[in-house]
Amino acid sequence: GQVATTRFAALRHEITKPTLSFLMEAHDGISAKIVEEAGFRGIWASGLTISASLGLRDSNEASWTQVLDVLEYMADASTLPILVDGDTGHGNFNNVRRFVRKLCERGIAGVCIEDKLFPKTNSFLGEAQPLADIDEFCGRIKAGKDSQTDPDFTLVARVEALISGRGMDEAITRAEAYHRAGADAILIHSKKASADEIFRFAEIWANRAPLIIVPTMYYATPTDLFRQAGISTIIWANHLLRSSITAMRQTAAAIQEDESLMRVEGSVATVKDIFQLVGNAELEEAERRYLPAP
Ligand code: SPV
Ligand code: MG
Repeated sequence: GQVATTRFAALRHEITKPTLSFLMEAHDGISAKIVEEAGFRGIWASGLTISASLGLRDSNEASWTQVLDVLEYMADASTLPILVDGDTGHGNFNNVRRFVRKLCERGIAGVCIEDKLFPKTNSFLGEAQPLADIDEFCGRIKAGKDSQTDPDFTLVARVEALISGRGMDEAITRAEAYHRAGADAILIHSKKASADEIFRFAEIWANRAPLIIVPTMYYATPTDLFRQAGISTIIWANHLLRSSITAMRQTAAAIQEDESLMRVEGSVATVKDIFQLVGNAELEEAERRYLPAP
């Protein structure tokens, strides 16, 4: 296969190659390391989980520069390409331009922007969320593409028409407009328990541009069916945060109840494991090189 020379090229390769790719959610430096350790080829920097890990709601309560700070830790912690959930782009075309420039500076390989309005609401909350005007959103896409400082930066346009109950025709019309405006890929989102509308969309779309999906709600659909439907990339959107919440709750409850560490010690990661994950061996080696001998 082709060897990607930058993280920008690596993400572009994952999204454009003919076989199915996977992006795994991370929300901070250590989760980014764990995604890489598990063997994934790319990271989804989820808006939901970055917000939640900061104790905030997925409603643009974290500012875009606060998100950028988290991304910087994630990019430093891992060599993988990162596709960041850019929500609505944090405003109009002008906010998208500045966000994309800053992402490129920090080596963030791509951004996904959704056709809603700032401040956004998570797709799984409420019904009939207002959508952006199509031409206005195309302006955001064009401005983003015109501002990338690396030729391989990826801009994904996310279609929320199915989520907001506007139907298949509206979803296709929007995806086509965003594709024409220069989006590198389309993310079609659905909150149904069945993937039927995703398969229908994929059939009509017929690979005009790479298609990305987020099967959080239709999780029971076998992955091979997505492969057969010609999906480009699957995003596992929030499962590291969700698993850590479960684990942290169990540990906190046990310690609180027992007033002892005995029950949890055998099941939590060791302190040595933490040292390994954050690379203490490298620091020891550097100390031998740079510190005067004792
Ligand atoms: C996210 O992970 O923040 C997403 C996916 O945007 S969803 O929560 O399904 O909207
Ligand atoms: Mg999001």
